[in-house]
Amino acid sequence: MVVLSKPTIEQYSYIRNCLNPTLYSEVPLIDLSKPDSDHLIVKACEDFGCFKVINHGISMDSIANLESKAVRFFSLPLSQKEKAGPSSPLAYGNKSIGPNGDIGWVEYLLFTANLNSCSQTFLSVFGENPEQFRSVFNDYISAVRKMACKILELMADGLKLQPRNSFSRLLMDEQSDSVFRLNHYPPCPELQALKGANMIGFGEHTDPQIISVLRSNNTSGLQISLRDGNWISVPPDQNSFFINVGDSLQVMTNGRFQSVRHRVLANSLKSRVSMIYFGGPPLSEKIAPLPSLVKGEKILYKEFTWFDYKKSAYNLRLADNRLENFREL
Ligand code: GA4
Repeated sequence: MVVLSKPTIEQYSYIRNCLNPTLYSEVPLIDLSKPDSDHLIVKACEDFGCFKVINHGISMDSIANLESKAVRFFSLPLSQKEKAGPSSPLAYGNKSIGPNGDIGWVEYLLFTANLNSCSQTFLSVFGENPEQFRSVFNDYISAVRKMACKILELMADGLKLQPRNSFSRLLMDEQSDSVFRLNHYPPCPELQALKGANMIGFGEHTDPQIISVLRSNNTSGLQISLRDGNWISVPPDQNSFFINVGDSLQVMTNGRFQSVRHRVLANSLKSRVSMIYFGGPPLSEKIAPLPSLVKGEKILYKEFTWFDYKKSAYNLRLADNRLENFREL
């Protein structure tokens, strides 16, 4: 574990050679109410490792309620935010990401996405009305998990995978190790002086879990890496959710789907708030390529438990390829 002194602005990473943001190719947009969405999801996961969804069934109220609680929390004095504590089931973090020295222009709250475990912690953080926060939180998490499961079932249909809950059952399991994250990227006015430079809010990485569901306010910043290695900006979109393939889904599909490398750049003028649900399996779950998706091809990954993966991941840096340790040689 690396112990850091408070970072100065010079220590953050800058990026100078971003593609012109007008040159982005579109991330696939999938209408979940359409009958061909199962095939489109599979195609998007093969080509991009991510896509956006509309007609997702999550009420704008549920999104706005949680987002306004997040904005309120992040506007509290630092000393109060720090009371949220440094570790599970709820952690407040500021600039430091993970245990190995990664830093970004971001503050965040990390929760276990377990609907029952958080009441005590909510009490300490959201002082005046913890019950109200808890109900807004539970509403949002249940709705997002339901949508994630629907997407995973459509994915199974598109892959002709039986049973169709082969992926979604892992999120529905009572022991599912899912995580929820609220990120706040404060504006960074110093950037204006550094002409053309962008500062890293959250460094490049792939998500470890099965699927991630991201919602952000109307501020740009998210970028994804295309298969050719070029980075493109994903414009903010108030009507859709952004869905990522995680490392575990890459393994279960034997590399047919690939987890998408993404990062967030800080904005010089506007705050960005994002809310991300990371749908993960139970810690004891064995993750391996599903036999019906291997079909005579070379098996690319060794079997491991989600616990093994996490143990290894927490010894690595954010940008590292966490699946390298589990590749079949
Ligand atoms: C990346 C995706 C999620 O935000 C997260 C992150 C986690 C953390 O912030 O504690 C990790 C990172 C993420 C992957 C490697 C390890 C763990 C920081 C880090 C350096 C909550 C997750 O599940 O994995």
